[in-house]
Amino acid sequence: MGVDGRECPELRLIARTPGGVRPCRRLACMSGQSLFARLEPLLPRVRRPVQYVGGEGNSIVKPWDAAAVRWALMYPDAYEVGLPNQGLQILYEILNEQPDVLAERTYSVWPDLEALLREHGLPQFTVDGHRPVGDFDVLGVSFSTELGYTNMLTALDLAGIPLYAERRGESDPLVVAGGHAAFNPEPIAGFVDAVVLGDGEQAVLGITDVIRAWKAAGAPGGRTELLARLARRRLVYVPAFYDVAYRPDGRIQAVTANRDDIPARPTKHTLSDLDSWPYPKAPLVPLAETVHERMSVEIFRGCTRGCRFCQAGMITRPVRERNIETIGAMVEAGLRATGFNEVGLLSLSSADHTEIGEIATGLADRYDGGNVSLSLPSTRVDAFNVTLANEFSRNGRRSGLTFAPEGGSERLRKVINKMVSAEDLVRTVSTAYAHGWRQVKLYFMCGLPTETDQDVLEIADLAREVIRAGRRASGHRDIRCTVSIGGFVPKPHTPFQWVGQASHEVTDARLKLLRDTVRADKEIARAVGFRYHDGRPGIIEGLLARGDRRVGAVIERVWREGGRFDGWNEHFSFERWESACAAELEPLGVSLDWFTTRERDEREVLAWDHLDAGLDRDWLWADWQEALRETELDDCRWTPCYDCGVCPTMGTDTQIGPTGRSLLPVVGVSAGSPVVASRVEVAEVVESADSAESAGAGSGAGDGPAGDVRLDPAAVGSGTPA
Ligand code: B12
Ligand code: SF4
Repeated sequence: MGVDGRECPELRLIARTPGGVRPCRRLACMSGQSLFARLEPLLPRVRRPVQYVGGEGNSIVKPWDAAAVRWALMYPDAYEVGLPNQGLQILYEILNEQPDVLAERTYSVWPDLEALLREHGLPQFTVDGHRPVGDFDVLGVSFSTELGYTNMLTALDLAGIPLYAERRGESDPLVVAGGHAAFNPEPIAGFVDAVVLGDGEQAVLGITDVIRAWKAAGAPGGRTELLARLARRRLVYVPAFYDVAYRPDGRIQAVTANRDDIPARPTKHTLSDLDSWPYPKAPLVPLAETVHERMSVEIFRGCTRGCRFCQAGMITRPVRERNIETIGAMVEAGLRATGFNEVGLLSLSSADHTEIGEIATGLADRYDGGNVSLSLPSTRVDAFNVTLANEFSRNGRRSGLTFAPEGGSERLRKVINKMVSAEDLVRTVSTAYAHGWRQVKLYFMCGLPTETDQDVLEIADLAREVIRAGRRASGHRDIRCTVSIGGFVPKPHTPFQWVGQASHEVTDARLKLLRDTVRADKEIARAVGFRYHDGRPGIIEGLLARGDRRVGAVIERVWREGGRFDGWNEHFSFERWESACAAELEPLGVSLDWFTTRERDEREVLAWDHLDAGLDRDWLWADWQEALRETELDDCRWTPCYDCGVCPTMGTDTQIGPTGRSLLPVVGVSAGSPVVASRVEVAEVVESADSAESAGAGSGAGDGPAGDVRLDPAAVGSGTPA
């Protein structure tokens, strides 16, 4: 834990080489002091220095000494990917709203700055206050993908925090993982102190309360007692409190709690009333270029369409919609707070919101003639979505429409439960092309369970049909269809968690066959763009997704051998992972193949079975069997419950409209010309929607953040690094 305002009592060790140690030069510095004066001279020597200076619109720097609990929040990827991350922005704002809590952000530094930090003995720092990450009470790391694990090790090492939780001392931060990949944190179990499963809004506040009370009481019992308190309150999963036993054949025998005061199965957190948590109210406005430069509003969480490959859909059940009024208020408040001119309506399947038509028309009317454009991430294949897209593009560009049939053949789409027929697709794209769209993008996966070459070749047939239909409907020949294909990776807590992953050789051979077939077809060769990645990164993602604690040594070895930014093609090295697997796994009688391409049977204990995502294991297995029988399953939003287990286990229920209400009228901002408002004004817009909501329909706000404290405007980031 950070030391409050006193001299650093111990030598914080900063590694000159990864994993090596040497004493930090800032031995006499005060905890929480800004390192900016020492960092600044290094910045002209690195690529895109602006990513390290902080001071973004709506960023916050609070006084260090006034905080009882301090969080460093990390997205373990480059700033340009990490900054727009909604999950982290939400937690940042919720934590900073508490008067005695401080939260700052940190992202992965690129290898050029990593080398300079090591050379100059500077640690991993936050971009808000440029404070050493090692000084904070908690380092919260968000994993939306497993390929960020090596980047976490770089950050720990640069921060002077021991890589392994068991070697950390009382002055080290608690390292807490969250995000979708953390639903099987076993490969990183040794590196993290605790894991939050599921929604983080209430969890971070609960963790903060426990830490605050424990610190105030003089930190009784040290780290272990703190972790035990967090585990007993069902806030986190603490891997060190669970032992794993293996069978002689390498499979897991059992995972058992080694204390009797903690749950045998830690459970996920589920926010039950999204309207009470309208975050982020004031999204960050980056100074440097990022992957998404728009304001995103999450219109619902969870998805019950039941696509069998989709971990996100399974682990975020049940569906919880935000109502149309809150969405309207959030869009308005967010635009005022940021000055963005694009709004993305975010969710796992945005067109499924029960009032999406009204939302689309309402927003399009509200901003008609101005410079605010609207977008949906990707859409289901049906003609209604083209109508939606037409509404959304009233003010913007008609760049292209994206649909995701995922499987090439109808048979395969039944296996994965993606209920789309070729006729649906052709009808939908015909409507799109007839409405003036010229570019359609289709997403597919390769390597799906039971897939054959023929299934993949049918992607070419679909593309041909789409081009023909487009030419017919539009009367033009110059239309395009882009086929984008990703390798399928089986994920925990899905019906496909037992399947053998297709080897990268199989995936690559099928994709080559498909590419050659499209190229050889003169009718469509020029009209079809073909995008795919080679299958090898998918195999490593598969290892990390379904690995167990033995995979931790592989991650460490890869990192020591230079593994960084594994999600980036130019940095990823399959050979490095392959050789680390050979060195670390094979002596234990397991291997890369064993973890990835091997099919598991029903009785095998899976590395994540002791973690409760709410889904009934028997239901998942039954659904896997239904997949093999090519049987589809409807969406439980509109049919009777299928007993997946989530609602009774989590004490939640599907929350959907329609509410019959409308978007709140806009007050005080001229349509299409958003102005940057202060954080307090924004809170007022959202809160006025909240009160309209509770006055109108009595939907309780009792679930809301404790105290919902407004910020002191003086504490809001001024744009100058502290
Ligand atoms: C916008 C988006 C993107 C954007 C922006 C990503 C970003 N930096 O945020 C872009 C286009 C760049 C992108 C890229 C990718 N994405 Co994406 N993306 C999404 C999308 C549509 C929204 C994410 C989001 O904002 N969710 C809402 C927020 C509130 O949820 P959240 O982030 O999970 O956070 C909550 C909790 O998880 C928790 N939490 C999160 N972190 C932490 C940390 C701590 C300490 C705690 C306590 C709690 C906590 O608290 C938060 C609030 O409740 C999701 C789908 C979806 N609707 O979730 C896919 C999704 C996250 N992406 C996905 C994937 C696969 C990718 C890519 C790997 C794709 C690729 N092959 O390149 C890359 C990875 C990029 C990277 N390095 O991270 C998958 C993840 C799948 C999985 N884990 O099984 C998803 C779920 C889509 C899907 N259905 O497949 N993505
Ligand atoms: S428990 Fe029933 S209603 Fe709830 S998500 Fe599962 S199938 Fe749907």
